[in-house]
Amino acid sequence: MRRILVTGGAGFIGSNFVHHVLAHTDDHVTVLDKLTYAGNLASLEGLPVDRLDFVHGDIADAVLVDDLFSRVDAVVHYAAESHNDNSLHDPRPFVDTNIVGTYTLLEAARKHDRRLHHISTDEVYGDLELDDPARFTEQTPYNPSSPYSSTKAGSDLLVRAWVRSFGLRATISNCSNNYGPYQHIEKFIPRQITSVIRGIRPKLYGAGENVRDWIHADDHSSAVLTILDHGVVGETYLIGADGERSNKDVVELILGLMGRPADEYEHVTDRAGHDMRYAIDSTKLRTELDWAPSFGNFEEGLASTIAWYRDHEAWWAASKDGVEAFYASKGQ
Ligand code: NAD
Ligand code: TDX
Repeated sequence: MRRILVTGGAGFIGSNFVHHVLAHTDDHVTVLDKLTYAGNLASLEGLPVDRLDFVHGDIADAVLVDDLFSRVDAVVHYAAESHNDNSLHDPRPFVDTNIVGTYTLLEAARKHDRRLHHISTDEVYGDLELDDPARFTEQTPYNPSSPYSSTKAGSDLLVRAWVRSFGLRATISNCSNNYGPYQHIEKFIPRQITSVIRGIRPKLYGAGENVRDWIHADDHSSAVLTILDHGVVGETYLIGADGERSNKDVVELILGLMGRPADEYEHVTDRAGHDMRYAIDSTKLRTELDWAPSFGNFEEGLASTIAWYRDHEAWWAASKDGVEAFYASKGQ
């Protein structure tokens, strides 16, 4: 039985990965999570207790991390401060967790010679114009825009340096925008779904023309497991599911699926430095590691995500007023 340490496993994508691993392998999982505002133990409820341990702690705690690394075979590193809007408000936790935290994990992986997979984002590549036929590839130069994406870029570069300088057995993946169950309602899709449930109009930043390349979190998880099992050490893999949509299209789709008029939304103050378009070319992962997404249809994936938020109001209800008050204070 392989023992995997999953950092950030009480967050959105990390918890989806824990569910995925426990359903599809015999592996044992230890979750290390600080339970910031974004972590939620309820996201791990119902999983087999004999194959899952939870450790409450900080990835920047070198003593704790050293002990945990001595007891596992592999590490999948999701823990991060993940929200662009928060990084514009207070960048400091992004530096502490995304950079110093990742450094702390790399030093422990080096000491204990552990296989490590680092989770990153397509935002490290900056953005594309709407009319540019290009998509990001593993060769695209780094050009991050926000405090969030610059700290993720910094963490990627640390991983690359530890591979080259110390022979660390690490891989990196850069994924596009995820949607699905357990996503914090500060993020675009669950914010709008929970607003419609509460009778609040969805809020589009600026004109709403910005394009994101959507992938279901379960497809992200299957890709990460594929890379952990078959990826070549030192390599970077881009993960995406050809899901480009403008924000305006997504809001109109949500309203339609929830039985509301398609124009029942508001335009609000745009995000500072707002990236225009992200688009992933995942050819390398598909051809070299034979991975393919299962959620081929975005409308169906969105409909099941809407159903999940309707059915799990207890999971998100307590945070809704605070999230909306934070946005309202910024005119968003
Ligand atoms: P999230 O904010 O939902 O979850 C982050 C988790 O990390 C939370 O459980 C939080 O408590 C934990 N955490 C934060 N700081 C910590 C620390 N110092 N020590 C231990 N735990 C800590 O984020 P997410 O959307 O699930 O993103 C997970 C990872 O995937 C991040 O690395 C992010 O950059 C990356 N990513 C996200 C997306 C996306 O669309 N959300 C896309 C590509 C990549
Ligand atoms: O209310 C909103 N209205 C709106 O128009 C919110 C919250 C967002 N938006 C826009 C901003 C973006 O163009 O929707 C788009 C998506 O916004 P977010 O959900 O904040 O995601 P994004 O900034 O694209 O970053 C996400 O994908 C890459 C994740 O939060 C990152 O962690 C990941 O790295």
